[in-house]
Amino acid sequence: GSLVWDDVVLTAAHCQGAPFDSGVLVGPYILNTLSSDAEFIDVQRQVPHHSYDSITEAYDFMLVKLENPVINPNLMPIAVNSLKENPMSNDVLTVIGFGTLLEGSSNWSNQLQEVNVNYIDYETCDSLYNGDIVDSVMLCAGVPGGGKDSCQGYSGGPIFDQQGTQIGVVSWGLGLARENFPGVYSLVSGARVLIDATLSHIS
Ligand code: 4AZ
Repeated sequence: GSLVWDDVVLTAAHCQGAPFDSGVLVGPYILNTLSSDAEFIDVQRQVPHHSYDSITEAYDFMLVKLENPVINPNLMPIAVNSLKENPMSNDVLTVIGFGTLLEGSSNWSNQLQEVNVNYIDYETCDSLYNGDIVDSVMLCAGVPGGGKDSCQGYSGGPIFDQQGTQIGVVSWGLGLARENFPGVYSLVSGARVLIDATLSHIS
């Protein structure tokens, strides 16, 4: 997930449950490691988007309310896209996360990974995925020929533009880094009103 308020994390609804039961480690660069610049905070509650559909994965968003706000001033919330406009085709987006580095691998990287991928317009992506891309709530990103992608374990994490504004949440994809099967992300602008309303209610 990504910190979007001093006591709220934005993640994916499909991550709901056990991963958040014990709490959230904010700011680590090494998986499960409480370094001096990271904080461990208990979770108060998980609020999945009320329109989340586990069949289509539409509205794959969840807000996680922390028991306490982050204290370390270096742990600043990410800006979340507040515009209706989406990226332009081929715009460079950056996705980060912890997880595997190859499809089918069970080796998890303990080091935070980062990769640049290109925004793919809705029509192109929807035809690659045979109509499974839900317009206005999903976005796709990948590179020609495949080889760069968010991987298993990255779910719920942020994809952001070159200004550092979060555009999407890691959601799903067919395989990992396959040619013509880009990563699919929940499109933050498609849920911005509810995210704002929920934020003002719980934060
Ligand atoms: C996953 O299983 C996962 N490339 C994350 C990202 C993508 C697919 C699966 C998209 O966490």
